[in-house]
Amino acid sequence: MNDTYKPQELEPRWQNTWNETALYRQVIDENTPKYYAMTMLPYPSGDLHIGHWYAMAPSDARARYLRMKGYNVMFPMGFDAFGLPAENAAIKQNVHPKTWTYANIERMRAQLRSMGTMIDWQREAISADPSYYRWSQWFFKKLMEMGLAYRKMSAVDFCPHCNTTLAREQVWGEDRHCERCGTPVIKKDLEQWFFKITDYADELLDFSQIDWPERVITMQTNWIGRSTGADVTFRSESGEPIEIFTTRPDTLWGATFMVLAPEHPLVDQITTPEQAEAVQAYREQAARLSDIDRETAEREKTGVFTGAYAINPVNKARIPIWIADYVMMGYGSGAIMAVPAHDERDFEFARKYGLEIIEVILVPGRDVNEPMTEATTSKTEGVMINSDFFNGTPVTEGIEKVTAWLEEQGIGKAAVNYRLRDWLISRQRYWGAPIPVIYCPEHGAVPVPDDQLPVLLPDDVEFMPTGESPLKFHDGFLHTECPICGRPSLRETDTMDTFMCSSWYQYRYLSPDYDLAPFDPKEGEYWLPVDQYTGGIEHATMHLIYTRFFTKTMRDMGLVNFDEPMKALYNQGMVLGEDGEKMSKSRGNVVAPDSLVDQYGADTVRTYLMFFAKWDQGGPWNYDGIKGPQRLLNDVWMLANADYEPQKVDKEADRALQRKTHQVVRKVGEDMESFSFNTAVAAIMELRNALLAAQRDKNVSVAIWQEAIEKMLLVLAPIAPHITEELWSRRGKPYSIHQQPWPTWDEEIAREEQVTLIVQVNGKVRDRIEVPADTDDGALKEAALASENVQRFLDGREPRKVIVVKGKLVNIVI
Ligand code: ANZ
Repeated sequence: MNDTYKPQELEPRWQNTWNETALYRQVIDENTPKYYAMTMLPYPSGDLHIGHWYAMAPSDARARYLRMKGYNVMFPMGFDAFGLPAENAAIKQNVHPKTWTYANIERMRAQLRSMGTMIDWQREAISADPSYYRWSQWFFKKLMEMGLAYRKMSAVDFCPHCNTTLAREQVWGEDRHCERCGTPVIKKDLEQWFFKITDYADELLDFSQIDWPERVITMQTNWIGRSTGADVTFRSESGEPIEIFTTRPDTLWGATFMVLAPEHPLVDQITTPEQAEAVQAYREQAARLSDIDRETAEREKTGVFTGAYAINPVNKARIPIWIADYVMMGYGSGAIMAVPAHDERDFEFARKYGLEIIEVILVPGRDVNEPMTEATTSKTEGVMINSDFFNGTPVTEGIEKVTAWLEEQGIGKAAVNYRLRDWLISRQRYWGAPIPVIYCPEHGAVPVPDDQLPVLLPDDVEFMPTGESPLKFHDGFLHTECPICGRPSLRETDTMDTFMCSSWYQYRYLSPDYDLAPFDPKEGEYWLPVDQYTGGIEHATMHLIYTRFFTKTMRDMGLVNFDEPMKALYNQGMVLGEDGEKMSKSRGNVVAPDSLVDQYGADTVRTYLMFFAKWDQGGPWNYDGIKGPQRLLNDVWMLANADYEPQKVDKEADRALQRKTHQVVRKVGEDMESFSFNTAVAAIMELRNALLAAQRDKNVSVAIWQEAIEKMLLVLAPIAPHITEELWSRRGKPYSIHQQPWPTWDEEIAREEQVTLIVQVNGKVRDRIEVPADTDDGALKEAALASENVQRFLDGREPRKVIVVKGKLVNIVI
């Protein structure tokens, strides 16, 4: 049988066989250790792009490898199916979000099959299925019961011209104008639902139980942003208390003015009539900016004097009170004491508006008689000055000492603050899970009883681009009765943030049809938690913090008995266009996997994706580069189909091929463990080369040849599952190659043969060193020069000449 390799024929054939024989059905087996491998699920945008392939093919290969290593591996897939693009398609193309979404899912599922993955499709979970979002709603209710879901007024973007709220994506440009009419948007308060993720802030900062990339841990740590310091009470001249949070209580004597956030509730009370107009104008201008803009350090600081003064509680200094948009209402108390000498933003502000600067920390090398050109911000060097009886205290002790003193005086106390905000989950959108709440005039916000879940999303809604949830205009949905008293009541018409749906999908995979709980506890007992999660770095904060939060609440609900959802995490890089830029339609550098599969077959595309770059780095696509993996698979095809007959068996050649085989088995195994797919493919290429040489020289025995071929197929199986299955079966081996144990290798056989290297100095033997037989000249020279005896003769001099006789001798001429 020496026909040509036709992936287009054999790949779908094997996919069908795998399907018919339920090869990838993953069921509990108490006698086998489990391994839960999970790859981030896609959003059903329409087409599986090369980035999806890059995320999934290598993680599939690794799951297959672990299966061969004897684990009972679960490798599921699903769709994060709610969200904005579906609704925008509805508005623009007049197609129902549901139709659009499910058509895309169908298409992408077929594309995923064409990749030849070991996904168990019976475990598929789709977040837009009522059987799924029923449990998203159930979780919402649980969080409500636990006091972890609450409602409060919160700002949304609002277009005063269109008279509607806008989603974040509908606000454009630096002036933040409405996408449709160009009017600058304003902030408007709406009642919205929040999850109290801040209750878990400290626990979320503890990464001790997980093996996650440092980079993700740093990003999460910064996102949560824990700061320690003190809350201190200042008072306005008229006696109103003004709370501030500071990380530097040791600089209190240098506070020369105060700044309130423009939205601070005290602003109206304290502003003097003369300043009222300027203050009002400034507040309106600030309301148009996003928080991100306001916090940007580079933006020039602006502000307005309120006309009022405060008293600094430590030295009774009378200091002006300003408002400025660099102070955020949502952090600390929304008010600060400004210490221009030691805070960069305050320094810039003081310089711009001519406010006083008093230095209270003297850093080494500074002359207090020189004017300051920038704030000195060190927390590790310097001593306190101009601070009464604290003068001379080193900064390293100042914070603690001043805080203790503040507590004694009753002016302040130690405090912790977080950047992390509670999670706003209300969306004024249709295509999401309805928030399961009914508003009764008598009983307020009442959760929908369990037996009425799911609150179904009606199909017959109008998609008007109003910015408000279309559900608000659906009378049948909107009007209902109070579950407690039966009075006419209104349903909540907002839907949930889709990050809510994706926070717990790893649990739904366990039993997507289970209808007694979010997941079947029997399945959970065996499979949980996820052993290995893989996905892009773009989810480092939101999704990966939300799912950790969710698991901690599920633990507190008694649903799981662990603290972290995913024990290990690995981030793959990105495939770029051939021009090295991010792929985009407008650049015309998009690589479409479907046509590649038509041309080369899925196995070649998979192999190339694993070969062209280190997985965590990624890099530019290269149409020429794919020829290497294509040649590899063609060679493997030819070698495995060849009738091999030796002419004259050479013992050395036999040993060499066997050694290579065992080395490659070892290497590919190690590389699979460590996600080093590119070096794994390279190792298989080396084995292919050795086989090509043996075929040409016909100098190895049949047994060694067979072992090399079979082990090559086995180690290639996770990477290129179809061709290896075909060749395995053609050799009359039992179905399936993917159920075979990972091949063994022998340390002894894999060891490079050692030879004794003779080291001479000026022609006299001075040392003997054991080295592997295949050590190259450069390495032999290095080994010789490193010899202690040689070093003694050299005595720090450079050798004049080094002569290497391969595998035998090195002569150093001095
Ligand atoms: C006085 C001071 C002196 C400060 C000094 C710093 C250095 P992190 O580390 O991010 O927690 N701050 C407090 N609340 C704020 C708000 N709502 N908007 C903007 N800035 C606010 O930063 C805490 C510091 O940021 C606080 O410490 C306060 O300025 C400012 F030499 O107080 B500091």
